[in-house]
Amino acid sequence: MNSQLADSPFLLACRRRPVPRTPVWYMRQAGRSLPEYRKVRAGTAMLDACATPDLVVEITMQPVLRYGVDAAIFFSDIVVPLRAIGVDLDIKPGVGPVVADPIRDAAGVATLRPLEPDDVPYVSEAVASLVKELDRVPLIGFAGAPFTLASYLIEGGPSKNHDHTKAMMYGAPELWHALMDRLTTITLGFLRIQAEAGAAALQLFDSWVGAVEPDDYRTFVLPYTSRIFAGLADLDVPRIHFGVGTGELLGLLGEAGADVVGVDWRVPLDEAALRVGAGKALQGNLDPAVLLAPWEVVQERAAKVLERGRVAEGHVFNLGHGVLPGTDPDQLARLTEFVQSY
Ligand code: 1CP
Repeated sequence: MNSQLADSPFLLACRRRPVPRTPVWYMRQAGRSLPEYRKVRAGTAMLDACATPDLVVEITMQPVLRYGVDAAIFFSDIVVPLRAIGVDLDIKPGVGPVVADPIRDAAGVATLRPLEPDDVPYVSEAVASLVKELDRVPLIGFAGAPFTLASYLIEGGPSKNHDHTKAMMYGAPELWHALMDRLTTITLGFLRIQAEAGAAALQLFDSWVGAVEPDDYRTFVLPYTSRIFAGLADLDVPRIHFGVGTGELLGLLGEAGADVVGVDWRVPLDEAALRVGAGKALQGNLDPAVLLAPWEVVQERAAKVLERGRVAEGHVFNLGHGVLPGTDPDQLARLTEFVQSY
């Protein structure tokens, strides 16, 4: 890693070192809110776009060029490694991932083999091109966490209550553990491939794990997220752990071993710092819906997040979840400037 990259505000904040200013990036900063994204994506299916390095590079660069954010996030999706090992799934516009044959028995679990670099050559290629093109801006690689991936595989698509997922977790714990074990190996493989190709940080998205209560997290999820973070420790890249609705799980998310814990908008960052405990940086946590309000409101709320974030040992400004598709890009441009000059 070149020294200018190591001194970037984003990597310094992740490492809980002094920063010249608070760094900022946004989950889903590329995507449907950007007209330039809608233009290049027109006529190309989401999973085809993810497998086309030139397109991945262009889309990943779009928010960096438009907003001047302090980190880029690799354009891909959490289901890309599953598709790459042969799971029959698609990303349906306006819906999300849809799995043809939901996994609900041992035979289904047995189809999930480890991910090898040769399964995703387009990922290594796009990451390597991006690292060159980004120059002084760190690239964040990412993967879906086992619980969130399990939910898509078991339910067969997006789910509100994760009924089938919990039915397996509570009713067939051996099957659950076998599934989580295989997904852990796949996730770890996907993250290592991105880091080895040059990603400067890694984020584990456990978007839907907030559906689980703390004792169940400890029994059914923590062994796997811990194994993932431990399995990345030798890489010397900051590890970020994020989920939605995880207010009661923040201590456990920290315990799993990440360097940075992502916080959704429901818990103020000063309170989150207490729950997560010492030795962690925080990332977050402006409610993405605030961006739909007039700029004065955005500014006031963003200042509040920045003030509360001072309590954390390191703070990376972000939204509490992804950019909403209806967000005006000019609001994000003003917000980026506001945070960077605060
Ligand atoms: O055609 C399109 O534009 C489809 C919309 C879309 C996009 C832009 C999907 C389908 N995925 C993505 C890209 C994506 N997905 C990124 C790239 C970074 C960026 O855009 O800046 C990332 C990091 C993800 C990760 C992802 N996919 C998560 C975790 C993050 C989160 O938002 O919680 C999840 C849960 C998914 C599944 C998924 N893929 C797509 C959708 C619409 C969904 C969510 C569906 C649901 O509500 O369950």
